[in-house]
Formats: sequence, C-alpha cells, structure tokens
Amino acid sequence: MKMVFRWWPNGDDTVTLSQIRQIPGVSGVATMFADIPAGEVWPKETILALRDEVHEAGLQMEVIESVNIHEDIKKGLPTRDAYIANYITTMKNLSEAGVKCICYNFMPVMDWFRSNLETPLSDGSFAMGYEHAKAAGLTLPKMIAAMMDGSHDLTLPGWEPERFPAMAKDIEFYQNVSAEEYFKNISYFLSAVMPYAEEYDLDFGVHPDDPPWPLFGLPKVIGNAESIRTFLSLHDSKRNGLTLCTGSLGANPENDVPAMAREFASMGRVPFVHLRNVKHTSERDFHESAHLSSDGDLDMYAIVAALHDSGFDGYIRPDHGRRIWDEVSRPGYGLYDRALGAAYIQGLWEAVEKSSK
Ligand code: CS2
Ligand code: MN
Repeated sequence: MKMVFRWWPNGDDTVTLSQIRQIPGVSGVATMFADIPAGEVWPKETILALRDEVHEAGLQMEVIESVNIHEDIKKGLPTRDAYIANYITTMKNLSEAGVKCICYNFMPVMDWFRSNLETPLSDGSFAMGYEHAKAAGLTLPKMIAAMMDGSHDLTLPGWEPERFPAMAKDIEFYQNVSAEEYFKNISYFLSAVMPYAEEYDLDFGVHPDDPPWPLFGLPKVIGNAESIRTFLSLHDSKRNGLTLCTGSLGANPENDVPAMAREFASMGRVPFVHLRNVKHTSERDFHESAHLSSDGDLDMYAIVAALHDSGFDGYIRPDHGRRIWDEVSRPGYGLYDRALGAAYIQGLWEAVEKSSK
C-alpha cells in the first residue's frame, strides 16, 4: 500500500508540497492540471516539469487524478475520436514521466455534488453535506453559485469554470440518454484506450458517481456492486479498474462497502482507494465526517482489513476532510483533517497487517 495525498500545482492549492512531505507515511501526490481543458493533450514538458518539482520535494508523482474526459466522449458524438486520440497522447506523456495510475470519472456534465459545502458539526468543525430535497430543488445557476461561493477561489475538481457555459445544454442533452446507451459510450472509450493502458503500463481507476444515484435527470451508472461489475466486464483486463471511493459508495446505505472492497480488490481491479467516512441523517441525506469509524457510518477497520486480506497493493489517499482549526482551504481538501485521516488509515493498516501474521 502506498499512501498519497491530493494536491494541485501552480499555486492552485493552500497546501504545499513540503507540508505534505511531513505527513508520516505519505510518499507521493495525486495531482492534475486543472487548467488544461478536458480533451486537450497534456504536454510532455509540462508534465516533466511538474514531476521534477514533486521529486525535488521528496515525493512521488505516480498517481494522476484526474485526466478528465471530454463531454463529447461521454455523449458519444462523432467528434469523440479526436478527443480520444488526445487522451491517448496524454497517457503516453504521463507514462514517460513515471505515472502508474490514472483516476478519472464518467459522470456526465459535473463531477461530485454537495448541497452544503460547510455543514457545522457538533464539535465546532465543518464538513460538506448533501440534502436530497435541497439538491433536487436547485436551479443550475443556483447550483453553480453554491459551489463557487464556497470555493475560496480555488478550482473545485469537476467544477472547472470551463464547464459552465455548456452546462445547461449538456444537462438537457442527457435527459433522454438511458443507462444502456451511456454504458455503450463508456465501452467505446474503454475499447479505444485500454490497449494503450497495457502498452504504457497504466492502471485506470474509474471513480464512482458521487452521490451514487441519478440527479438532475443525468444518467448515473456506476454506484453499486452490480453496476461496477457491469463496468468492469466492459473490458475484462486488470488495467480497467475501480477507484474505490468509500465515501461516494457509502453515501448509499444499501452499499456494503467492505464487501465491495473485498470483491473488487481480490479480482485485482482496485488500483486506487479514496478512504473517507460519511454520516447519514436520513437515507438520502448525509454529511461527511472525520475518518474514524466512530464518527461516521462506515466501518473503516473492516474496509482496510478487506483490502489488506485481498492482497491490495495499490495507492490509498485520505479523501475529503472536515474544516478544522480555522483552516481556510479548498472545501474537503485542507491539510489538517486529511493528515489526521492519513495517520489513522496507516494505523489501521499496521494493526491489520501485524495481527494477520
Ligand atoms: C473527488 C472527485 O473531490 C472529490 O470528490 O473524489 O472529484 C474525483 O477526483 C473525481 O471524480 C475523479 O475523477
Ligand atoms: Mn473520491
């Protein structure tokens, strides 16, 4: 297991590489160029310069999160082939810079969504939350405004401003796209890209839908064990894997996350894990919590044990943290609570490992 920490380059982060270097056990970053629009090639020199910067800080750059997929690929438009060709060039450039794992998602139009970026918790901290009735009643401008107001002028992953002008039309486009059709578009992408994942020695981990149910009439198709099995069977290779995001999957109380960890990791199909916890206030309402099992609804010990016992040897990162100690940061991505999460997860891992001997 290798512990990594999400970080944005070029001043688009409140957390520094030297701070990350000082978190015990963290060996590298999961990073991306948020300013390169989806569909464009990531130039090799730009990637190499970033890798050198990361290496100089004493860290690795083996995980990229995310190389975003152009909307035309998700929509299955004829223009998709040119964007897929660019994606493959980016894969080659990343591989030549030593990258081993690419996390991406196939969520239409937008990535994750929360109705509240700052839900106050009883201990005085703040966490991101989701109220289904509130979310479902939002108009698009209100939704964008809510996300941007809480962003502290940092790019939110999946909410890069380049997406905004087309969002309304894109949402309309998907109203008549069924899950079956959407899976066909995913399959087309995988057939084109996976041979190159082999060639360039890259493991792919698709991120599940967050929240894992349909919203705003958009097809959401990767959110439970059955749909993940379908996804993995579209291209049956170890390169075609899952980013096991426990908080995203755990948002649906019907998902048995330790069982999913066991099933997919023992198939060798989990290159990357996002570990975080969520606390439900009703079946569809939740807020994020500290990483500890006792603070949320997920049994983090059982998840770590399932990964360990299944021979998991990929990358793990703490996912969204709470806002604690008055930190100002990108929502979910401050230093303090994620660092506590990283230490806690490694404590679980060490305990599971030693007690299994
Ligand atoms: C992340 C996602 O912040 C988050 O919720 O887990 O944005 C994730 O980076 C993407 O979905 C992966 O493509
Ligand atoms: Mn995640």
